[in-house]
Amino acid sequence: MDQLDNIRAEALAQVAQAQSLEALEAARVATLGKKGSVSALMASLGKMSPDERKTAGAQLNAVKDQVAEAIATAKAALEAKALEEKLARERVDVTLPVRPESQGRIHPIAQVMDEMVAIFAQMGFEVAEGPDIEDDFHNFTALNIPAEHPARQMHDTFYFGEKDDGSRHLLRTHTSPVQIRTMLANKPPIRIIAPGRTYRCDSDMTHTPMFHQIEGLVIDKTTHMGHLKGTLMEFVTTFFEVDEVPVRFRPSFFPFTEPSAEVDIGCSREGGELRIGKGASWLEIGGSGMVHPNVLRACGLDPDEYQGFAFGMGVERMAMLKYGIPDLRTFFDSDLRWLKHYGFVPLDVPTLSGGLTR
Ligand code: 2U9
Repeated sequence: MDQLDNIRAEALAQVAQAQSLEALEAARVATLGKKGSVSALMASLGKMSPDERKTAGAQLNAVKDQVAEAIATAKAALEAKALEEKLARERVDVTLPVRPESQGRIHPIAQVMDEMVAIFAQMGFEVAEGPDIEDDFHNFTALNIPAEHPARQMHDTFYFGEKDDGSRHLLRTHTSPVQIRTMLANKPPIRIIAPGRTYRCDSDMTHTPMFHQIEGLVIDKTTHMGHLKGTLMEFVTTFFEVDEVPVRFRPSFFPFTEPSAEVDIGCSREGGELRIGKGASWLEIGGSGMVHPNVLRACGLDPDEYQGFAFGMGVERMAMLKYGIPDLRTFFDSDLRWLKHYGFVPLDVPTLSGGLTR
């Protein structure tokens, strides 16, 4: 059947000539489409005798399959070619400089906490953590804070609702309960720092209801106040990055330490500018003392066998002193302009070897 051979040759030629997916689709329509050459021949089968139709039908179906296969093969080849071209066209040039993007900042509280932790870690302290929601025992009783102490009053501490047994949870007023929990769970020697959030019902120029503390605790058999002072001296010189920072203990009182001392560091205030280091003035940076025997006993330790020191510092205050931030309340205003000014570049993590401040 010459006509069939011609149609086949023509259809295959049409498919072979198609240089694009669009051209191939046109070739498909022209051959196998409803009004295509192969389909037209199919329609002529109706006019044939049954015998003729049988042979011609089989041949025609074979042509149809052949053309369909040629189209499928051509389609796959064209698609592969199109993909190759697309990949070549859209190749990423990794050597191009990145587009400038607005960068976030590390909040000074987080930065200063990291700096302080890095220094104490270098000295061999471990970081200890505990819950923000505490109970009366860990926050007050175990710390030798008597029932009538003002810190326990409703207006100084954030209390939760009363439970069936009359007790109430509270938001910890200091990180000291972390040290209580550590002492109850571990045998000395203990050498920990407890950084974290603390809460007090206080809000004015110099107080915010939530603030941050870092407290330290060392318990061993021969620990004494000289170790406390040495630890603090090492800390302040490293933290303020000043060669010599005088440290002075001023007698004080805390229920959980005996003796207790306020910690002052030397500074000068010439020309209205505060400079940490040797100078005529003193600046308070925290409190400290030897852990009270009652506190040791509450944690199951024999004060005749163990003794230790503790200290506490406010993180906001340390950040204000080191980075010249004048107003405490701005720490919690969430003002992005402030954060851009006082914040730190991400990934510029403070380390003792790489530098605490850059
Ligand atoms: C235990 C025993 C003793 C931690 C201490 C202070 C003194 C202190 C203040 C500094 C500034 C709190 O943020 S602040 O207002 N802290 O004066 N803290 S001694 O003493 C402890 C803690 C835990 C078991």
